[in-house]
Amino acid sequence: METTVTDHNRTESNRDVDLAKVKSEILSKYPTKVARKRAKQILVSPSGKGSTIPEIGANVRTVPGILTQRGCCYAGCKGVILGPTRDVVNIVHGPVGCSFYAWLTRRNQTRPASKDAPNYMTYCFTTDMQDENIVFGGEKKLKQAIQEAYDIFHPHTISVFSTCPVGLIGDDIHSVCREMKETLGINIFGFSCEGYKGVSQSAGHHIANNGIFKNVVGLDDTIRGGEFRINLLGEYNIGGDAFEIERILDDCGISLISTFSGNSTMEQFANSHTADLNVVMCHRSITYMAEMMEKKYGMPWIKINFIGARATAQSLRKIAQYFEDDSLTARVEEVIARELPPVTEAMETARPLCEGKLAMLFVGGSRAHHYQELFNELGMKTMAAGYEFGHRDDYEGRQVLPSIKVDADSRNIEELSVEQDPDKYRMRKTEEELSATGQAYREYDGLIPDMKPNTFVIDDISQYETEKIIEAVKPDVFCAGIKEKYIIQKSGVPMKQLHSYDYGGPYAGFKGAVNFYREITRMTNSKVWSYVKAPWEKDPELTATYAAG
Ligand code: CFM
Repeated sequence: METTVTDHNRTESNRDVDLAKVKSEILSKYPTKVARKRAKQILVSPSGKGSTIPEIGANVRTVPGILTQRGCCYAGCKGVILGPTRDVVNIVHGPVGCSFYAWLTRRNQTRPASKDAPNYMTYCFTTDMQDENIVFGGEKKLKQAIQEAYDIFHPHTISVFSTCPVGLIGDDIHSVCREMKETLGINIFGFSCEGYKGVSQSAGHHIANNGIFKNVVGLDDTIRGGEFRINLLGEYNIGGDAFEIERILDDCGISLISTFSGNSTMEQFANSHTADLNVVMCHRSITYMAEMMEKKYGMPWIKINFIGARATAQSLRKIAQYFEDDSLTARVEEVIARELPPVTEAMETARPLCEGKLAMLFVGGSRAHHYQELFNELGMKTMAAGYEFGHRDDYEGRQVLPSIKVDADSRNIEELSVEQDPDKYRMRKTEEELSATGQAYREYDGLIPDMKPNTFVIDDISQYETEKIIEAVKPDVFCAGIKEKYIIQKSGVPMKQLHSYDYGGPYAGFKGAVNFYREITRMTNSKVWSYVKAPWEKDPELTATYAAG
């Protein structure tokens, strides 16, 4: 049957849907044990601010057979944290596919300081393991690869990433790295980030943080920049976000010593311990670094967020508040006063077209929270949100940290024991001085307190759950990643990728907010979705139920 304008499946969004009922319908299709586990990971939000925060099941293994959004440990280490750093040759020890698919080409934009400054991000380095290396070992091949990369590029730093087979056959990448470091006289170190480690890419973040902290941070003590010197942690320059944030910080007279790791260099990491404050954007991926730097070097950290115009202004004020300097405060206010009017104008144009619409966000470990700022600015309600791999503290807030049970999967990931550096430790402000600034340090309240009543918070959502919730709520826009994109679009719902931005962006900062308003207005007001008829609506659907288990 032909699809016509009147015969469309894009019905009105449904904000009054009974989510508890949707949840029990979803769970009723699972075997008992799976249902019990998923019940802990699917929460219907309590009544907003002030109510007790429920405990969520998070950072636990995905049930085999459930189609998860998650990635692997190697992806978190090589792709996410080290991917955006341009002056290091990142060699993937493993089969060629692991390297190719973590190459990330367009995702990691970068701006070398000059034409001659090193930028290896356009290259894809791999040892291209073959059967022979799996059987007889791949260390020799790795050594050759390091030598070859050195001969061609003469980098000052080379890092090596283990993929699954490396861990299985037991190649010792660290001894190869040590040996080659000695031979070549440059910095060479490895990451044991085999894909199967931990339960998600989150394990890879931790391993990456440990590796950079041990091998790079603290190597260069030169004091650079102006009076107000910070590191930006957990900003990865997706869609050019870091460029916009750098522009704003620069205008405010705040010196960015290092970003972990959007638009970054190893040279900046080496120097990062000289800054006076760490500001943490993505709490999930990089707080390890903030905590280790505070212990060893004495610089405190605050949580900030540059997604959303108001959040950006607030974050700038938080930085100024730390430094307690009138001229900085005045300059920050000047920048905000100059930047906000065009953003507010764009917001006011977009709002009548977006107000009241529903969004759903299922992204890694921080964006499902941060992006709610932009949807709030548009007057849209987030009906469901969740992370692929967030931990309980990302959902419930850091106060739950002492009560999180450490399971076998987390115990597998090395926890560095860090102590004050006898020479380089410098307490930037005492506890009294910090509290005199009038704001909280080392704190993050998590996603759940910001959820509105009658909304879903779901950890590690499955494909099946995604489809059921879309059916029940009919959101006006769904934000997730490339793996989800086309199935969601086939349901007649516009889909925005929030990992890669679908070739759009930047969305951070002030100019980014304007881009996002435009994009969401366009997507949620397009008629095209009402013409979509999913293939499974035309053809008979196969149904099945799980065997008892
Ligand atoms: Fe942090 Fe990220 Fe995210 Fe993340 Fe990621 Fe990412 Fe993400 Mo994709 S570090 S948790 S592992 S903000 S790659 S830049 S978009 S899932 S929400």
